[in-house]
Amino acid sequence: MRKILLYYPRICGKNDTHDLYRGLPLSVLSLAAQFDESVYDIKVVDGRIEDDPFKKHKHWLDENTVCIGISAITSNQIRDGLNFAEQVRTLNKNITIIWGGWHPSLMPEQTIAHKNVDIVVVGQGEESFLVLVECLANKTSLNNVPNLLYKDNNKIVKTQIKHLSAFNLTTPIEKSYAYVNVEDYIQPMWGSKRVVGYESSRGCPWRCRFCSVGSLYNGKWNCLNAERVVNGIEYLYAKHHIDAIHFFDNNFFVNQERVLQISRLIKERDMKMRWDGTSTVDQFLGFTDSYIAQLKESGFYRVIIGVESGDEEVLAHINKRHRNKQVVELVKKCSNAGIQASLSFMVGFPWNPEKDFNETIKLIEALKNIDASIEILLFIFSPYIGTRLYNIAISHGMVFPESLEGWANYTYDKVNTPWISNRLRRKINRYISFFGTKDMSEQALLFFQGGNV
Ligand code: B12
Ligand code: SF4
Repeated sequence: MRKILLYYPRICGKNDTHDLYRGLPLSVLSLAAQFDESVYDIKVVDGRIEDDPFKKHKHWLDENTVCIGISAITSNQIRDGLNFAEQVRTLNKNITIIWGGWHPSLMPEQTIAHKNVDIVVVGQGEESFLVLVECLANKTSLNNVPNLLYKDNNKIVKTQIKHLSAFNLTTPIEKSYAYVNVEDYIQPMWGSKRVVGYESSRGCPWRCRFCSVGSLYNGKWNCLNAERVVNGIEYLYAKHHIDAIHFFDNNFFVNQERVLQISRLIKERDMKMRWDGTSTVDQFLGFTDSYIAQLKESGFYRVIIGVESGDEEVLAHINKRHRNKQVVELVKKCSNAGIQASLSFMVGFPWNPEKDFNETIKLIEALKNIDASIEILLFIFSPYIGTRLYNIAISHGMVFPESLEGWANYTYDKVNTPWISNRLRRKINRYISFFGTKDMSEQALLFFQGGNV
């Protein structure tokens, strides 16, 4: 039988011995689900769960192994992924090592340059990875497989990049839950006891200039239909008794009708659980009270929204389509509807950081005066790769790593943006440590840092 090993690296730093926040490793599970299990023997290895994963699984790698796949977001996952790849290479230099996920997708040229990366898959992986593995197994050309960078006699070949293909045509992820112990990934969070994350759509139609989603998916959005989403949730509800779903979508509420259908089906199937999802200020303001009430009946309890700044000049620079007045309306709307608003902000943008800090704090305080129970997440702005702001940051003197190893040691939460004076940084940090942690529950904070919840 043909073998594939999929590795999901650790998310925490190398000195962090904590147990990790352990959401299901959706990236590799969604790939695994695409294969016919009578032809492929697939092993999903989660570096967050096993102490020495390579030692444990190396015996399984043999001449039938078609490839290993490694998934990574920027930072620690790269380091652990590189470590795993190095051990595989040392064991057997003929095993093809494929990288995918957000970091390789946003920095494909730098990633493929690494000696322990043979192929990079850019963006959505289900379709490309399946075809790629078949080509590797049959030793046929990779030229017609979309979304790849690969090495061919020391030359880098790039195939056609397709930004987003129909998500609904992929095989449901439920099929691959058998590769892991789902129970390891169900956790108490945000007041619920048994929560799991679920991805029901991909991409986003908007193009905020600090966000990687627009660059990777080119402003496209695609979704699973309501029936399929609810089938997926029902499986987890019936088999694993979950009591809440956290939608990991970049922008869950793009299609109002789809969300309404999801909520109707949850109710019809009598699933007693809570759910939350992401939206934007203007999208959510467009929802009528009766629409929100219908969602609420099915367990909708929280909306997560990136407000980002209270400085309207910054909002225009970063291409956010709302203004402060609308944020005030949004908080009133959520408050009246009994929906928890979870609002995230960034301070310290490159244009006039002192001003954006002051205006953002002013807005947060005004919102708190309307409803003290809103959740505020406050971060120092950190330029993400592949975005417009990344290039602007470079023009303001910011220096970034130039290799895959460099990115392995880079953390988005400890960034030294040169346009923020030490005095302002101290002020922001004081505010974040006082206000940020007071308002961001400890669980939420650890969740964002990939820590133990
Ligand atoms: C869950 C999640 C987390 C979890 C777990 C992270 C993880 N590695 O999965 C936690 C909460 C820990 C987390 C933390 C952070 N996260 Co996060 N997170 C997400 C989120 C919401 C969902 C990820 C997911 O499961 N998606 C579903 C799967 C199916 O999609 P996928 O991962 O993209 O996988 C597909 C493709 O990428 C590809 N693929 C993936 N891996 C592989 C491997 C191979 C071999 C192949 C062929 C293909 C392939 O195929 C898959 C199927 O199509 C995403 C946003 C999103 N919707 O994706 C942000 C996201 C990944 N996070 C992001 C960021 C910035 C962070 C933080 C820095 C946030 C912060 N301010 O602290 C921290 C960093 C933590 C750390 N210490 O390193 C960014 C990534 C940017 C980047 N350059 O990497 C994203 C995209 C959010 C955003 N819009 O900017 N995050
Ligand atoms: S920040 Fe949100 S709304 Fe803006 S592009 Fe990214 S996902 Fe879309």
